[in-house]
Amino acid sequence: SVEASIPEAQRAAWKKFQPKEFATPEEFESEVVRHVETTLARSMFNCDETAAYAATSLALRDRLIMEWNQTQQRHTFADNKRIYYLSLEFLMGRALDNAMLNVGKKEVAKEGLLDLGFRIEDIISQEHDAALGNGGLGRLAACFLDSMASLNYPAWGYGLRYRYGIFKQEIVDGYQVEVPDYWLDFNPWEFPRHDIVVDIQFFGHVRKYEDDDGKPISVWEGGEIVKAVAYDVPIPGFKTATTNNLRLWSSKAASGEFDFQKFNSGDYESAVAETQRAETISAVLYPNDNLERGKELRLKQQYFWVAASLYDIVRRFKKSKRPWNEFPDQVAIQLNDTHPTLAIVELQRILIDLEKLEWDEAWSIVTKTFGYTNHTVLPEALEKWSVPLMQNLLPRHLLIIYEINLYFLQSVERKFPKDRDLLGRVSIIEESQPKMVRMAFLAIVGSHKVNGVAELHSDLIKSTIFKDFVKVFGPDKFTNVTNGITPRRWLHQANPRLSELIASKTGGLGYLKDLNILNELEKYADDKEFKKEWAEIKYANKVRLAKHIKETTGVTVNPAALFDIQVKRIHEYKRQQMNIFGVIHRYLTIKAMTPEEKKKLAPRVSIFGGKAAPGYWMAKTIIHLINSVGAVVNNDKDVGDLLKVIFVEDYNVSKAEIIVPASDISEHISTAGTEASGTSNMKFVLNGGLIIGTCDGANIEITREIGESNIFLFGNLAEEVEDLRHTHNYGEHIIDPALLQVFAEIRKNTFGDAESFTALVSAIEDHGDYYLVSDDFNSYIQTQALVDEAYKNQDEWITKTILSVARMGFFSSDRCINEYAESIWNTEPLNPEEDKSKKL
Ligand code: F58
Repeated sequence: SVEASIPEAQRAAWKKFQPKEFATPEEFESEVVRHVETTLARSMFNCDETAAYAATSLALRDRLIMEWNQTQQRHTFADNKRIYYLSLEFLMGRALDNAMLNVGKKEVAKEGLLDLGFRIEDIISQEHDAALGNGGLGRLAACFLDSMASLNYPAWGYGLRYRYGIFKQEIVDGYQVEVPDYWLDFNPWEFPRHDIVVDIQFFGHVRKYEDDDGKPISVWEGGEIVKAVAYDVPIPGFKTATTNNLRLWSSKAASGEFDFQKFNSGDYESAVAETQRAETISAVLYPNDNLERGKELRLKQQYFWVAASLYDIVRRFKKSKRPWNEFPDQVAIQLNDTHPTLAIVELQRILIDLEKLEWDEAWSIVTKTFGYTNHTVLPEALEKWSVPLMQNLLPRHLLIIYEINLYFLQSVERKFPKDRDLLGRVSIIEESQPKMVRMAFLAIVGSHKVNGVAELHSDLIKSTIFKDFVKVFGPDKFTNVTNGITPRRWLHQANPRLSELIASKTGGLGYLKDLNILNELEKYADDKEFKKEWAEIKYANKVRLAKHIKETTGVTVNPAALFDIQVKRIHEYKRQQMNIFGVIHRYLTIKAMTPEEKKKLAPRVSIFGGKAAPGYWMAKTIIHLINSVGAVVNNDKDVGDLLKVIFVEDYNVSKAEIIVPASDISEHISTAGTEASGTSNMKFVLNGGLIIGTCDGANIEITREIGESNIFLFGNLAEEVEDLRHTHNYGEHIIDPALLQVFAEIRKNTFGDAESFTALVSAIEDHGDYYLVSDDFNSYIQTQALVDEAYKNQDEWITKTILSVARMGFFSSDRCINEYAESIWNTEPLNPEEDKSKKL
């Protein structure tokens, strides 16, 4: 046991000083006051909300650290297989509220803070989001960390500690402006580990020679060294003693602070240049969503992070003194997309160059260790690195990649001797000018399992981009793990009143650990009292959002109106343009209505939010159009409350926690076959909102779970897309008259200078309408009309939302993690003894 690790003589002393339990608000207060006065060196008379946030976090953190240390000790002693989740993005959001809820101390903290003169909501909102991610992929990693800790899996996340997370979005005159997000001024949730530093090599050359036995040896020499410093972030599980670790690497110059010689000779600038260059590696998160641009610094980031993480993982394994062939029994590494694919090459390098294993033995260890998750079929998002670039930065790795490819192609040739074309199609090296390394192919070849993130998506990768690999490896290598979300943050934390109501009917908070318990709500779907409370909570959440909208945009919206929300990264394939065209269509319809007709229409608020990649001009144009339409519609007296158009600035995790619980309907309307899964669709339904969507990603499985009558599906199917695109380009491209009317209105300068929006319109009219807006528009507006009708019958609407919530159990990220553990990682949870004493 853990206790046995402490020498007998000291055991009593260690036991005496266990972490403060915060059994009473007073105990909590005393710790807050102590931190204000000592750690922050401020007097209680001078304690504002910022300081109160800092002290509250520090007090809670003290408790967390003890559990974290104990968890790590427990895992070391048990020496079970560990899961390592490698992700270039972790979109964590705020930590304080989550930590309080997970350790079950929110009530105590609330009372304690009130005694000290603060409202807990004000304190929570002081925290800066940890925004180390772009969108779905990064947030999925964060939900997975929460689930792995809550389910007691010994798991570590590995990522980069960007100094600048995703930029802050400001809207100026209707345009997106990017502002740097410097978030590290004060971050109580990270622990610098100045003793855990790894040297990372770049550039240089490979020297080859034969050793005394005539065995060929390769040595990677020269080049430069950058230091990776570890920063640890505790990840508390919900109502368990497990607190896992997220380790983020920060880059630092290897040669001390700066060059004193240069400094003394007056060359100040170049004295610090090297330091700055080294620190650039972890300086900034690339802000592209579903686009890869092949920049050298990005490749540097990837190798830096992968090499540091593997060094750490291998060091931990070596402590156990096991033989190398047991590595895959002790270590499972999951690659979150292809960004960490170099880890495959790096482990092979460590095993053959440094540990002197034979190639085949090493390769067998490597492939058993890795699993690869694909998140997209969009060709522009598939990573490729130019061979010359890689040759320069990572010469030894490129040679190993060539060797991996050689052995792989030889095996393909043996299996399919007459298929020369196949060899070219599956080669890890693309024979282009310059040659490119196809990272997804490398990830497939170097892993034992490849998974997509929703059923349709997992089928699509097998029949399109990875088709040939199914032929080569057989279908069993490819699997599906449908995404999920953590109900702790996305229900309990974001929607506390709904969570409380559910708990009161299902026998407590146990449903947050077994989301299928939500099923018990089915019996309340027609319960008058219950429905009344349910509706009141939705209304209160809408009031909360309306308040936020008023404060940030100045626009008054009616909380009784239908809130129609689309919040996600702005991308043509996600089709925010179709939504705003639909809004214009609605506006024109309202303008043409008689007063009687107007009376029958359900008032609507169309809410948009999301960032455009700074270099994605079309996405920025969509934002501009939304804001321009809002400026006209929101000030049109003929329209009044019937339609408002809102763009919520700087959509992020903490804003999502306010927005998601306030939706009546949300939009998940990507061109069929383009959205791998989507996860906000799950969040909205779990919070009692209905959705309008295409047959794409996880929408399909959501429909299967909640029932066809509880979702508004529309549009063409994935299998129809190819033909439609072909028709646009080579046949007759007919555009729906309603859409043409919208375009005509834009051309009349109704929403400002039409020139600004030419590209949006002409993408559809003149450039083949790749995302099929014209094909789906009619079905979209008709389905929106069905939404209007359905919303008028509030009684039925509420029943639909209750039934939907009751059937959402499947979409817990706990279910995902258990599936990964069973079918990919081959691991089991490690239950801490302490769990038994912690009752739900
Ligand atoms: C998203 N991908 C998918 N990529 O688009 C979404 O359907 C899915 O639900 C989610 O992953 C989780 O599986 C995504 O967010 C990125 O943002 C990458 C960032 C780095 C460059 C390439 C895209």
